[in-house]
Amino acid sequence: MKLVVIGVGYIGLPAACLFAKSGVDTVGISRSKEKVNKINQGIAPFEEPSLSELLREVLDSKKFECSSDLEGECSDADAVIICVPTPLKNKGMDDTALVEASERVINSVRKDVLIVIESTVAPGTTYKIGDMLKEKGWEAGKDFYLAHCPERAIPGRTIYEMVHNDRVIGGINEESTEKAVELYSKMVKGEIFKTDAVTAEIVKLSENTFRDVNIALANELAMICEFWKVNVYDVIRFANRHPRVNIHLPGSGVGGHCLPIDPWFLTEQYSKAEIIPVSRKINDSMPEHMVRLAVQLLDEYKIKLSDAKIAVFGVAYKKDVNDTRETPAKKVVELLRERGANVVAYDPLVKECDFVEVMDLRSAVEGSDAILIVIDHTSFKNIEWNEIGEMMRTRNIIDGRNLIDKLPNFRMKGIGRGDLKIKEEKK
Ligand code: SAJ
Repeated sequence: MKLVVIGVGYIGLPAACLFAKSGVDTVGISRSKEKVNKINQGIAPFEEPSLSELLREVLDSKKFECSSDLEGECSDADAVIICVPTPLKNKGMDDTALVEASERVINSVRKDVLIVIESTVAPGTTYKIGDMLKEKGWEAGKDFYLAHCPERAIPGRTIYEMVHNDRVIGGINEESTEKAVELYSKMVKGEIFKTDAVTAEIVKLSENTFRDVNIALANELAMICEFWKVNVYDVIRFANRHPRVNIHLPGSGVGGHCLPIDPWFLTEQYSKAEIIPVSRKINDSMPEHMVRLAVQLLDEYKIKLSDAKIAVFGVAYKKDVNDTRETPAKKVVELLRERGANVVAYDPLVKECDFVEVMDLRSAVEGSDAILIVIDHTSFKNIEWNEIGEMMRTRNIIDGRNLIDKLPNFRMKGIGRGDLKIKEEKK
């Protein structure tokens, strides 16, 4: 069988390679000729553990290639998976790329084709694409099959999770679900659950919304613990020893391409939602809280942000990845700049980004007045803080991720760290 995967980004490329590895003749499609050439030379356009090796393996075995000829490749495809971006627009889904890709696919495929949407979509989208196919005069379950099979893999473990996680597949009718399950069974080792398209869409969005709402609770607990001058990380650690409690971790903000977006897709058409938008608001306000803590700490020592050099540690959207999509660091940098601070950044995983200059460790901290730990990369644990302190103008740290405990020669504040008593630590 021939499979065509439209979109070779963070999800499309690993998925295409994994199908190819499981023996399916697979073609990945990208508009960008430069990207196509790179991929065909075995160069993955982004970093993901073991992706490069997998890509080279499937190119060598001739089971996979990349092309920009969407229409040509779709014309004799048995199955097409659509993995194009579905960004956020006005607290809802921007379906421009999805609709355009779907139109081009629909106009080029032959009868009997299976189309699967893997992109994360707002409820009802798969049926909408189904209607576009029906306008062609084609009958679902007879002339075409259409299903939603959301991805669930976490960046950094994509290859493993794509194969081993359980999957949920929902077709626009039972025949479509069956066809899609048949395809994914070739690659997925986890259990596959069959349902309808809207259920599958809501399942995917609920997963990330659960995480977002849970983190919002953790962030609110952080505020309560700052008020009571205790450590929220202790509170959560102890509470989670209860067999039915699993509170996530607070921090400087929620980023990435999923958690800040999917809750809005889920509530796009349901205007009565309450807890979901409030959670989004709480999580979106965490960069502001980070800056508020910095202002409070520096104020205590009569340092104005407008005179200060601030080093932001971590510009990726979360620990141990080099991806900066929707990173809370961007908001933190913007807010600090609004107050006149000179802001630089240190992130050993991100070479450059478009909102702040990323420097080596020494250049970033040299002459600085405060370090703001926005992201807690594991390598930060090896930092010799006392050596860093020697290079700083004034030794202030605002820890947004509970990376370090009390440091004797530093003045510190931290999200949810009401136990850090600034005044008493003053040197
Ligand atoms: N974060 C916290 N506190 C926590 C956990 C995370 O503040 O306790 C923050 C992170 O720092 C980051 C953001 O949340 O800024 C998102 O990180 P994440 O690790 O929760 O999720 P993603 O966006 O990397 O991947 C999620 C995953 N979803 C779930 O775990 C339910 C992944 O499995 C999905 O495939 C992915 O979204 C997606 O593509 O939807």
